[in-house]
Amino acid sequence: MSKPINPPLKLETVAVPLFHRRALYLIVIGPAGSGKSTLVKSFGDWLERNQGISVSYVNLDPGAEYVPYRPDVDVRRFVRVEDLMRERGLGPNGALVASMEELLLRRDEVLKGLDSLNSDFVLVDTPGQMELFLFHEVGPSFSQEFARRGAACALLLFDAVLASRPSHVVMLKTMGLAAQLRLGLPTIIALNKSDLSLASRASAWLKEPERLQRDLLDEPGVFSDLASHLASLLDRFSFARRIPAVSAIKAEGLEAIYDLVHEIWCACGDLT
Ligand SMILES: Nc1nc2c(ncn2[C@@H]2O[C@H](COP(=O)(O)OP(=O)(O)OP(=O)(O)O)[C@@H](O)[C@H]2O)c(=O)[nH]1
Ligand SMILES: [Mg+2]
Repeated sequence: MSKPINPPLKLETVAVPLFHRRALYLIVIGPAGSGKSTLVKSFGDWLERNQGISVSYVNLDPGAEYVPYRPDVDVRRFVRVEDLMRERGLGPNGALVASMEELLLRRDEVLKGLDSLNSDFVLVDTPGQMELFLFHEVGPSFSQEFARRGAACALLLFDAVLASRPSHVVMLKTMGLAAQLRLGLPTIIALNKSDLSLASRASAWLKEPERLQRDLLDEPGVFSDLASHLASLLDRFSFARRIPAVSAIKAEGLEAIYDLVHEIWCACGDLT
């Protein structure tokens, strides 16, 4: 299936066709336990309280036992991982894959719920297993459906624990670009759990690209030169030129996410 891919860098070319659209869909993806569901809740509260923006919540995680927000659209009404395990005698991984198949089959039923939403911002929570959402057809398929209904972009959320070395930061940027290409959506990146002390070095690398470059070249290993060049290249071709450090649990740094989303879609004028 051919998917429309937004060209990188030229922000105006993605913003202009969306002038008439109303809701903005932010699809939060990220590795298991990175804080996606917590962020969806705290960012939604922040948008409503600080920006006066009405927010709806979509849960696309059929394996979630609990989500901290009240979903307006919830895939668990249609498919649940635990039911598939029981009914089909599958293990957790097999049931997860089967749940993606089921989700794709029932996509239109799930999306019907979106048509009755009347909010400015729709926050979409996704399955813990990022690779399933991203590399199964379900991710691009739902993403393009969101983009058909409004302005859509993805937020790739990483746990600070994944950025303990400079080259890890480059790896995260690479993942952001991979998500952007795969989903066909502008993709921003945020580093979560900045309240943890282990996040302080990563936060500094994110704030100061020169420091990241310096530490990359000092990092032992044959790939540091590659990582250094890759970092410069990614900064040119990715929407995620700034990566804010946030704390979903403390609701800190959320304005930086809002600013990035706003920068991507500011031309549509629908966000405030
Ligand atoms: N310290 C800290 N912990 C956080 C933060 N955000 C989330 N957590 C914790 O991280 C754990 C996972 O959070 P979730 O929001 O469930 O993460 P998730 O990405 O939705 O998890 P899955 O859907 O299972 O992949 C929970 O124990 C949260 O309390 C944060 O900003 N700081
Ligand atoms: Mg979750």
